[in-house]
Amino acid sequence: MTRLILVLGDQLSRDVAALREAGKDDVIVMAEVMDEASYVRHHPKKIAFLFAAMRKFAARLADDGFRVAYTRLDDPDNSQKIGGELLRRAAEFDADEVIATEPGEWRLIDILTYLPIKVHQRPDDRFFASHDDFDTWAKDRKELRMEWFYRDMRRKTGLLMDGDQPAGGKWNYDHDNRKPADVDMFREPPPRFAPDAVTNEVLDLVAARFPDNFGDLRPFDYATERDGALIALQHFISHSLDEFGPYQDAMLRDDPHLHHSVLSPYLNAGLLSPREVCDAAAKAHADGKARLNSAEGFIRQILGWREYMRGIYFREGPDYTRRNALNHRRRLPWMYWGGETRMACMAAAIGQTGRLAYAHHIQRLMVTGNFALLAGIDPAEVHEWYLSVYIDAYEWVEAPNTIGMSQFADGGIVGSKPYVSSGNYINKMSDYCGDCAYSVTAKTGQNACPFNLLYWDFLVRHRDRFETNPRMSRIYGNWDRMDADKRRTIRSDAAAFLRKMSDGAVV
Ligand code: FAD
Ligand code: DLZ
Ligand code: SF4
Repeated sequence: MTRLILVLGDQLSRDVAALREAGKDDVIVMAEVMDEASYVRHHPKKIAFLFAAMRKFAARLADDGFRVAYTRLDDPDNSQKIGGELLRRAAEFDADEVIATEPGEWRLIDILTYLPIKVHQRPDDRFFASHDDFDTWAKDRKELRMEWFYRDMRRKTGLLMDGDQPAGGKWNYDHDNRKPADVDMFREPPPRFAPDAVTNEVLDLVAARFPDNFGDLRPFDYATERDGALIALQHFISHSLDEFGPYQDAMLRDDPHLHHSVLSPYLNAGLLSPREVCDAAAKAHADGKARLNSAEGFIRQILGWREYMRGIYFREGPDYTRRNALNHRRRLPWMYWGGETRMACMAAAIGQTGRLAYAHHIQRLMVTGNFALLAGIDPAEVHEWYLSVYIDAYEWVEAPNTIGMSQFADGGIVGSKPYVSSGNYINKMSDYCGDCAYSVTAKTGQNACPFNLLYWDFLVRHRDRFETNPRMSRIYGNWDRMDADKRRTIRSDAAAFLRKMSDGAVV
């Protein structure tokens, strides 16, 4: 009997587990379906990126002699569901079993598990750590801190190791990083890839079928094949890695990428492997082309954070995205979907998100995430936003970043304290505040930076939970020493701001 081999849109690697088993008699099933293209209102660039990459990947497989059954979104027989397409292809090719690689989302794992045909879900081994590896590491630990996991991964992989010691004697060089960037500093932007005929056809399809999704479809200049992704990797290694570390937390209004790699879309869709990206960074350091604090900082994002986030997602289970430890209930304000805002930092981060389907980590964490947390937005809505608007967003990596790291909605599994800051941090790390309608130095009043007001309001609202945290007690001491009138004003100004925002006024 024929077997079906399922390849999902974010499994575009030649050595993904299910494909490794494929023989020339099997049928590889790939499908553009509305169910996947609409479980959230994805950014149009994300849909176009995946559909173009899927079509090109399928064409390569066919060129190599595989039997490929590819469904386009507009095919008349398309059932518009992954499960539906598997059943349709099983009937068409008289197949009675499916080999799949475990999807990166519980929703789809469930769909495959309960399909009325035998589906073997192979572990997705495109990661450094398997589920078992992570669970073994996590078992019996009181706190699952990324830093300890990362050290184990360094030892396991040998990346940036001198024998059993970390290269340069330290595991983490973050204290050399955290520099703000100068506006006139020369930085090489990521390479741009002009759409070819296949991509242009997909762009027309996405424009016609998803006209109302948030974000600009064109210009579209992401790579959609492995060759292009490799060029993007080499470009980053040659031009940006060396300065990645010092400036990784910096933000500039007119430079959406700074020294960031913009490799997450390619890594997450399978066009690049995490191993080859980390090896390239380690080699650049060994060849004297990248300083250690940059190579280490970059490798930590992939070997540490990316693997750790995946471990948390699968360990915590399907209810993780519904967690709301701080009981935040406010609706996500319209500004997140491109509505007007007077806050220059929010306008910059959301504006480039709409244009590029990209914002770098500190913009996601310390601007849009910070604001949502301070304002008490429902984390489920925040999660849906992050899953929708970024070209690299898949639940296994987005949810622990949003629910855990950014919104503290998991009650402190990912972070030992909430990532919150007043306007001062944003001012230090960016050039946003100079152009803002609010004043970053004003602590109260109509003109006060909303981050200043909401920062204290958040801390006071959640005092019971956070004041016993040793890393936060000093902050509560500062609040207590503040003049009582000033404290009252901050809280009433914060309440007025939140009321105004919830009433739909431009803030
Ligand atoms: P670089 O800064 O160049 O970093 C290199 C690589 O490290 C990235 O490509 C990425 O693969 C990895 N990486 C860095 N930070 C993280 C992290 N915290 N978790 C996992 N991997 C990391 N990343 C996603 O890939 N998909 C998401 O949906 C996603 N959602 C996020 C939501 C929030 C609220 C936050 C705070 C972060 C989120 N991140 C997500 C992590 C991070 O912001 C992006 O990986 C990064 O901005 C991608 O841009 P880059 O490739 O230029 O990264
Ligand atoms: C994100 C996405 C989109 C937009 N469309 C498709 C699709 O049409 N077909 C497909 O196989 N995969 C798509 N994907 C990726 C899946 O949603 C992804 O595999 C799961 O969310 C698991 O990570
Ligand atoms: Fe953002 Fe406040 Fe600075 Fe305005 S003043 S850009 S709101 S941090």
